[in-house]
Amino acid sequence: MNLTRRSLLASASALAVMPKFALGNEDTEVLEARPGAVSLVSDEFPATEVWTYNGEVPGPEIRVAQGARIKRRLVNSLEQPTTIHWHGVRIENAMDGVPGVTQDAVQPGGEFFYDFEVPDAGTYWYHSHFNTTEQISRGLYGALIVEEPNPPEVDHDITVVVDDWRLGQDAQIDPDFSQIHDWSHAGRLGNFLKATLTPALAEVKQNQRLRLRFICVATDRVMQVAMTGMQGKVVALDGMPLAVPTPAGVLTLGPAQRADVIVDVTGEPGGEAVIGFVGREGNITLASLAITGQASLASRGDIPVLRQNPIKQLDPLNGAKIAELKMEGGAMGSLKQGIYKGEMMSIDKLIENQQIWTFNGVAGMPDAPLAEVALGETLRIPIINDTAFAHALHLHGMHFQEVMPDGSFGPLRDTILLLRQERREIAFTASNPGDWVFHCHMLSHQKSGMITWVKVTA
Ligand SMILES: [Cu+2]
Repeated sequence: MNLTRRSLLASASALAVMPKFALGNEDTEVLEARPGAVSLVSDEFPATEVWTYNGEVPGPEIRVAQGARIKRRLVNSLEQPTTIHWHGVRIENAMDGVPGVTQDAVQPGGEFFYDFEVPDAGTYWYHSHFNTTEQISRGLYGALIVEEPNPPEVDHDITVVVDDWRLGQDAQIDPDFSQIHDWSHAGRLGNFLKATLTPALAEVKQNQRLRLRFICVATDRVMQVAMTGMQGKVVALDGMPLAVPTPAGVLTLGPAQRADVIVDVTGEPGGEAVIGFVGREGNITLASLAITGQASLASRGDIPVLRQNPIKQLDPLNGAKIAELKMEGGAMGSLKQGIYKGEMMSIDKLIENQQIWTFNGVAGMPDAPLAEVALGETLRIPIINDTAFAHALHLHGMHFQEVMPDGSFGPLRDTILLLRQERREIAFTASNPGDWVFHCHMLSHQKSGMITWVKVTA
């Protein structure tokens, strides 16, 4: 029999929906971390060897209703340990996926059963939390979409995963994940930017309404994303709806940050709607959608406001606990010494241990938490970025709000981008018991020192 390309594709997709490995819990879907190859650049280049969930990069999109339970059996078919972190989800601590803190790393050939509820609607993602600079750079991430009970009316609801790959001329991943120059500067930046749209979308019509869920999965790069031929508003950040949507101009997405935008296609039929990366050396097209006609004569009117998630926002900060976080180190920094694994070391000795950055003078995970708070207690964290680089700080388990200089509070977020030498303050009311890591999501920085934790006692 002559297999046409079409029938081959059909059988490949039939395989993709086939269940589940016989692992004792046959009802549980599997996420298998395993090596694979995908066409990343174009058909003219060889396939790129990657690490995948179930053979895909991004991994299979998980899309569930608000309040649903997600159950996945992680099977580790890599040659090194791994775990999965469910980024931005208000999750039970034991399911948070941090090796050495909330679970043991899953060894090669091993497995772990994740089972948790998703209380909040929004755009989240899942990714490896072990050896993350390498594992996320090689492709171990996927989108996690939690749908509202009454979602806003749109013609297309599209997840846009934006990544930054470092590839050689043969389209293979640069295997050097331990360059001290990367770590001490802005991190391991790539040379090939790619946006993956799910479902794949190639054509739109004028006056159609799109919901675009942007997820920046780059290990270290801050993405500036612009849209042309489309106009609308940012309706949510890091999964959480904005009380007042803001115009969708150029979006700044630090590593791990998300933005939901609702836009109407305003470009003329025959033209295109473009999602682009705004860079110093010019703009790069990440996705281009042909505008093939007109859906209606007029645009659809006001952009809706999404319903807030059931999270208590900050009250006045009277009586809050305060724990300052000072970031130091890196190239052009003044760091002379720091504590690593309980020992005071000179900067040279720190570098020998591949540590370059400190939080409050400590490189790497400290024995004592940055702060210990009781459930219901409010914690303020003034953050001082005394370094020459930007950092994207991510708190696990709970969203926080920025405390603005005028005392007002910013929107709920799980990752905050601080530019060089910036001082900002965040605060949150502890609502989720457990040990929660708080780290730079520029993963080269995390690996070389920038991680601490917060303890919430029940
Ligand atoms: Cu950083």
